[in-house]
Amino acid sequence: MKKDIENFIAEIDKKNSHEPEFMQAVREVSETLIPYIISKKIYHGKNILMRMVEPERVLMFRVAWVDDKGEIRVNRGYRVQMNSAIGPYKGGLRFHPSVTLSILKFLAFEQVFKNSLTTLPMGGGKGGSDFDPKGKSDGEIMRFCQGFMTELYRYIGPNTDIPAGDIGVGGREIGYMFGQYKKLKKEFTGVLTGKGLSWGGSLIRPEATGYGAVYFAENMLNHVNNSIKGKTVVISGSGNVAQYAAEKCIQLSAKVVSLSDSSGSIYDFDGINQEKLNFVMDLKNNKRGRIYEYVKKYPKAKFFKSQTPWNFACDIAMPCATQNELKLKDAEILIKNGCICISEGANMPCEPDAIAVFKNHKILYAPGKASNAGGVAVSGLEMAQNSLRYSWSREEVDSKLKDIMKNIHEACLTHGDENGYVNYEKGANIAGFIKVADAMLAQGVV
Ligand code: NDP
Ligand code: 2IT
Repeated sequence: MKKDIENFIAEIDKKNSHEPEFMQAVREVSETLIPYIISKKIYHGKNILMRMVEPERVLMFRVAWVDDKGEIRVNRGYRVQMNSAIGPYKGGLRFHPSVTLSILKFLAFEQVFKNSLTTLPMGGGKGGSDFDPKGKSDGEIMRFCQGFMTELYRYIGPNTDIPAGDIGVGGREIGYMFGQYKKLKKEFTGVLTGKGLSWGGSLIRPEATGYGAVYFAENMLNHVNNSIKGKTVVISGSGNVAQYAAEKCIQLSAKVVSLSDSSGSIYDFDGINQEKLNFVMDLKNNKRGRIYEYVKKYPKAKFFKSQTPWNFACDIAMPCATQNELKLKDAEILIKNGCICISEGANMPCEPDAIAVFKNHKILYAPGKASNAGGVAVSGLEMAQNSLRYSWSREEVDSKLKDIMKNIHEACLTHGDENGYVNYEKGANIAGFIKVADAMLAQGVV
């Protein structure tokens, strides 16, 4: 078995060795999936996994735009259309200077499994640019978004590929890209999700990823007769996912003691309540400020420059910033401090060595493709509402989100049980795989 896995990885590595994040994601999935595939005759001789790691299509393009000084700037745009076996490509766009093809391929690959887990008919894709939105004026953001969409619009559509937000892409950027798409195509259609409420967006979409990751944590804790109530929670990041993860923790009577950004982490022993969180939301979403400004407003809190929050004592840790932000030594510290549950809000935030520590200590660990699927799930609900030309209430969308997270949790139990310990990683990979693989088998070699 080990040999089969190593041979497969070696084969993929031949073509992709210069893409470390993509190879990391492929390895993680292969280690749990290959034994499953070997145990199921219907998948033999079909080369399914080999087909799944090769994107159906990769688009890469120039985005030229003019900054406020009148200078011409050039960035690289991408869309990775990974797999459309169960529905049109679906996944976010990331604008961050660290964006490479490797990062977008890992995200698109993970998205295929995640979208399958939601039970909604969505294939997997991801895109973005190495454009850095930090410090840019509104006009510069708009011109970049327009330039990006001027190329991307040819390849997407409500039945082909439906992008959304991710790091650096929120409501403002979706608005500018939607406007440009509409102008170029002369069509008002649900081609993007995460839209504003007055022009086709869904209630709860901004909250969905963070809320969903907390619902997932609550499902895991309930399964072992525990709950989030009264627990101390450490959250990294202070963007979309982190903000709403914090909000739901507060609503469920947990105590959130940290948030962070790339400048460092804040620690508030008294807990971040809704009023303090509202300050962070305004600081981040409107003023586009840095997290250290929190301690100026709330001087009892402390700021730790350039540090991640993993050495703050907690019961629950929620990495909600970026990939590989939680390393082996962080996992060891979390365990030493008594942490019992990790629910990933970000995509692949824990390094493989860190995950191994969580599993060896048999604590609750949920991979992002399961625990952060609430965001894309509500994107799927936004697409459904657009097709119906109708909007559901806040309560309706939230209750569907809760059901979806519960179903994902159950799918992980079905396929991840290891003599009483739930291996959520294995459960998510197998449950996500089955639907896509079966569709690929049915559709022939294409
Ligand atoms: P935002 O851009 O809203 O926020 C990102 C946050 O993470 C910011 O606080 C940012 O700090 C921090 N961050 C980003 N990159 C780094 C880095 N290299 N080092 C340290 N901190 C960093 O993005 P989201 O909240 O939307 O996304 C966060 C994570 O959640 C990502 O992994 C994304 O893929 C994942 N995700 C998002 C979904 C969504 O619906 N938005 C759905 C599912 C997963 P700073 O401002 O200083 O850069
Ligand atoms: O990683 C993700 O699932 C997202 N960034 C959300 C994708 C979406 O299409 O809503």
